[in-house]
Amino acid sequence: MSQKTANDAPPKFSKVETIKEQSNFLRGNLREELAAPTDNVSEESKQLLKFHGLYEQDDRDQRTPRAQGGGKIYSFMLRTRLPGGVLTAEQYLVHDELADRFANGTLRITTRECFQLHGIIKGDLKETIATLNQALITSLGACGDVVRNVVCCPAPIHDHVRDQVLAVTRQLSQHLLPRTRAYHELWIDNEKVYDGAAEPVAEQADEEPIYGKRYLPRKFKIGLALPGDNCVDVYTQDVGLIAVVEDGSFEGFNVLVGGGMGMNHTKADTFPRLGDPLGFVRPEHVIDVVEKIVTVQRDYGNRSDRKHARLKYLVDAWGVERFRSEVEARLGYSLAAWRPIPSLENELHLGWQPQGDGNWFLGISVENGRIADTDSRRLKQGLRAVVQRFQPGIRLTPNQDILLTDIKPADRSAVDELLQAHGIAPAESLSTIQIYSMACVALPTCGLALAEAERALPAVIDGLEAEAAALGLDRELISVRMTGCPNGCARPYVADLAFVGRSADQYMIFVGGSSRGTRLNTPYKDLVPRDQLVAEVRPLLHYFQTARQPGERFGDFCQRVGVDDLRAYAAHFHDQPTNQEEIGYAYRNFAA
Ligand code: SRM
Ligand code: SF4
Repeated sequence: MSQKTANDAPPKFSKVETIKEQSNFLRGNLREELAAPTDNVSEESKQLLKFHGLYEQDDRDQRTPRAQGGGKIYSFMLRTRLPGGVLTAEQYLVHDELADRFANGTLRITTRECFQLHGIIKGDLKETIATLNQALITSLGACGDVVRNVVCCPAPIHDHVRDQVLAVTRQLSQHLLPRTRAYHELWIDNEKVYDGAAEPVAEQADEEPIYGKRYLPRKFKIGLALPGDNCVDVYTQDVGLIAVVEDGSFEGFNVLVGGGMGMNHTKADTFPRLGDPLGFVRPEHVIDVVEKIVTVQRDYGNRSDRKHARLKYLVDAWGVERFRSEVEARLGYSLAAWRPIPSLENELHLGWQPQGDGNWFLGISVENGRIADTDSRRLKQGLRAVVQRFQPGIRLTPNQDILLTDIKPADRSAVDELLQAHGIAPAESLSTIQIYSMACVALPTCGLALAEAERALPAVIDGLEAEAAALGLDRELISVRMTGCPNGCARPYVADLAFVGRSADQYMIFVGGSSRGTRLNTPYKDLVPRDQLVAEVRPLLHYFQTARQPGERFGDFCQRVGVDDLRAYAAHFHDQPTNQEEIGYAYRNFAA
């Protein structure tokens, strides 16, 4: 297949492109390097391992100071690919056991409904992956320049729309999986094993009919939303599909293209972006349409500069009309017009809810997705005990939470008791700010982190909860997201309020996004030290409490008044007493 660029200039490939092309379909020197008596691999192999679901990392807390040699202790992060976030009880228990046997004793639910295991040493990778494979779990294509885990709403409610959305999620995932046999050769000694397909597939060959030898220019993300339910943040996906239901009948999907979050603080030509409406597609054509979108990105995406290689930059450079024409030319037919749809909400799916088949599911809030045991809250042990005893289905959510499904009505109180005995609080007892918050992994494992996130957000949330409670705002839906760098792994740029790592212990504050996931937020203040974040947000909460319109949410309020107004209020507020009774005075004074 020919390689083109957005402006049809001759291509100049980045180093990673050469590594992919010369890798013989993701093999490279991996076999030799994995067998070598070293704890890390070469740069080439690092890039190729991503396609196998692996990141070489080091524990940044353990680095020796530069003056003493800057030594690193290497290990690997393994991400398993779970389309729609669905697992069986047995598959959950395999992850749980491997976390203790080979990783750091914790499981991490990701913002794309996957599990990550951190801290696996090189010599244990093969057994870890082979064990997962025996339980029909793959990590192939969980990372790398391919279509990543396809996400959809995880709530296991039985209705024909949800069933079809999950079916399409699985079909897309299977259709867009890499076909290389390298994964089996390396990790499972070439036995015919699970390759991510819901149904057995024909013997795989070394050709990549969709991707080609160089795979995609960059990672590629697909998410499917339900009518009114945007828990997948559909506008942030490279391709977003929103199910359309008319008169109770599932008609197909509205298609969005060109969403993405990543940016760089110092490169103004990098930016988060919401997807543009491309059109409407019937269910029987959706695989074909998404495949054609993927191939347009394959052929025209930027392969020389990885900072501009995501689909969003192509859509932005071309405009959606030109992009649509290219997709339609490949399809051989025109896409239908976008259909009217109900407004969206980010549904968390927490607490007990009926499934519609006589059984129930329980959504448990997992702080920043980390399943671990602490003295007061033995989440990992508690979940294991429930899963072993009741054998529920498991679903991971894009909000980093976990759903236990297919629980009989008679077992509900026993499940509650078991969780309570392990100190696991029901979601209803947590604050709204807490359950709507997310942080990315960041330190100590993420090599790109500029600041803390997962480890820092809990204290910030405590502070915000106290501020909100003092103002009577504790039931307000305010989504708070924190990331350790601007790459946006917790999708911060659509949150009502976001803290994005800027440098060690300093953050940029963003306000005015939408908890519905339909609007980007705006930078409000830069270089705020972590211990000042709550103090900087305090005046905004006061202003909101005093001047909001009936029913208006925090993000909508911030967007309506604008950051200049917020800054002016905050400047005035900092000179005012913060006593509750005097807030009205402060506002009146400001307004005057
Ligand atoms: Fe991410 C890179 C963690 C979802 C945008 N992300 C990374 C790496 C692998 C760091 C690296 O490249 O060395 C992080 C590993 C940290 C660790 O120690 O575990 C990492 N990303 C995560 C996870 C685990 C965050 C979490 O707390 O849940 C999420 C795993 C998802 C999954 O299961 O597949 C995760 N990453 C996202 C999302 C959100 C999403 O996909 O819905 C985004 C923003 C959406 C997007 O892609 O635009 C995201 N991650 C990035 C980027 C910026 C990409 C860009 O276009 O600029 C990077 C850096 C890169 O690719 O160069 C990155
Ligand atoms: Fe790492 Fe940055 Fe992603 Fe956080 S946002 S996990 S710090 S790459």
